[in-house]
Amino acid sequence: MSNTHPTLFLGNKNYSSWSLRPWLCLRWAGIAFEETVISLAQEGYGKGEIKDVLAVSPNGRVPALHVGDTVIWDSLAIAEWAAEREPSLWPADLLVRAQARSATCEMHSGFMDLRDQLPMNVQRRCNASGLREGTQRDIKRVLALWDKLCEAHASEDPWLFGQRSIADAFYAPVATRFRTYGIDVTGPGASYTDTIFSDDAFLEWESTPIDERFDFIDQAFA
Ligand SMILES: N[C@@H](CCC(=O)N[C@@H](CS)C(=O)NCC(=O)O)C(=O)O
Repeated sequence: MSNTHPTLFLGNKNYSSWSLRPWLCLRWAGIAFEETVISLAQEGYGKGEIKDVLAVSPNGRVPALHVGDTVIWDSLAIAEWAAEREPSLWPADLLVRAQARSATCEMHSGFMDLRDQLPMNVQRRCNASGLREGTQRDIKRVLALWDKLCEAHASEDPWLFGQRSIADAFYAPVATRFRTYGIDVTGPGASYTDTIFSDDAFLEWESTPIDERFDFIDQAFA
């Protein structure tokens, strides 16, 4: 292994949605990188105070990418770094690119109820009931966004903006959440999730054995 490659520090692959996003972007961009998974089941979790994480990331959160001596933290900043090296990670058209950024930012800064009540748990399958009003609202909004974008780009490749982009990496963990918790996805959204689930890079991530169980996540809706 070469030491000249960047290193991506990640959380546990079954659970860390923010880690999955830039990992997909780096794979899709064809950028060589090393990866190191840090257990998030440690003292300080939820407060940005896990010692092993603080040793590699200034805000105590993963993902963080080390490029030489430089640390890039936050999933979107890593994705943007990758796009500067491989511009095809964003749509070529200026206005489509602006829309792709809007969809990505909406995910990065929103959907708090969905994120809180339906945590990523890639390999689990169950049926969630008693979803909060805010979670239902978030699900509805995601599905409407997927349908509208897939319809608008129906004559192109089957991703949100035609060609695969950072926006797809940001919604991939949401697709796994819907699958995990038995959320009904129909219409264009259903074939969109199939596109994600058959992506080579996604399949590589998904096939990683669960390294550690997080009971508090596994027991949601049990
Ligand atoms: N906005 C950040 C969120 C990063 C984040 O919250 N990461 C979680 C893992 S998915 C984490 O490191 N949690 C550790 C903690 O909260 O102490 C990003 O986009 O990278």
